[in-house]
Amino acid sequence: MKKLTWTLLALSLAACGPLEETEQEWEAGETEQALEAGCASVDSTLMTTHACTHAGNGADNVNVTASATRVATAPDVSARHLHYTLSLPAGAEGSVTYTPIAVTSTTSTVESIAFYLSGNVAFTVVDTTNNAVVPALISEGLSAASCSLTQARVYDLVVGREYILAVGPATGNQVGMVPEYLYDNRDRFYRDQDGDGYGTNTPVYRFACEPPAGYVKQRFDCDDTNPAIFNC
Ligand SMILES: [Ca+2]
Ligand SMILES: [Ca+2]
Repeated sequence: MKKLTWTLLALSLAACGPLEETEQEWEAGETEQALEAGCASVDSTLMTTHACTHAGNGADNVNVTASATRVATAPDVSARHLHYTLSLPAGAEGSVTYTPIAVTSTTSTVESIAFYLSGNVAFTVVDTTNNAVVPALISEGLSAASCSLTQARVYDLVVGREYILAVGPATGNQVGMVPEYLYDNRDRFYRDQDGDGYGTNTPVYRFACEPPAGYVKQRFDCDDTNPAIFNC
């Protein structure tokens, strides 16, 4: 009987209480796609914090001498969770190459990639299969304390395809860069209709975008029509 009581209590808590979310729940949710429609700004806290961690960790730094020309043989900067210090030709742009892999799922064909930069320098992404310039989906400045990264450029890139990143010129002929898959910065958001700061328990957004108006990161509102009831 005691065991049954504990079981029922555990079920009750699981159904309503603010427990830690498990990886199992995470994996059971909706699958991310490439940058979702309506995402106009990266989550400056979530994503910048992640990228700045790499930028501030000397062990994550890799020095790369960029190519003077936009060629597919330019040094590769595709490894994840690294901060690249790019040395550019004096007073000119330099090029490196980037090839995304499937991370959103084993079958994903497009990944959203954010390139974080240490300065507001010229940044051009060229598709090596047709030499076309890929348009940035998001291009914005960031502000984070004690972080060398001040700019973000986001692109949807084809998995397995090589892209040339032409960077600069830049002051001192150097640029710091952290490439990040948006998937690595995913998060969930919950509808908060009554404005009590708690959302319904169904996640609706899981990407590294600023939460849309009316959505919060905190769930556990069992009555989203009554602001006096929350955390339940
Ligand atoms: Ca609410
Ligand atoms: Ca409520």
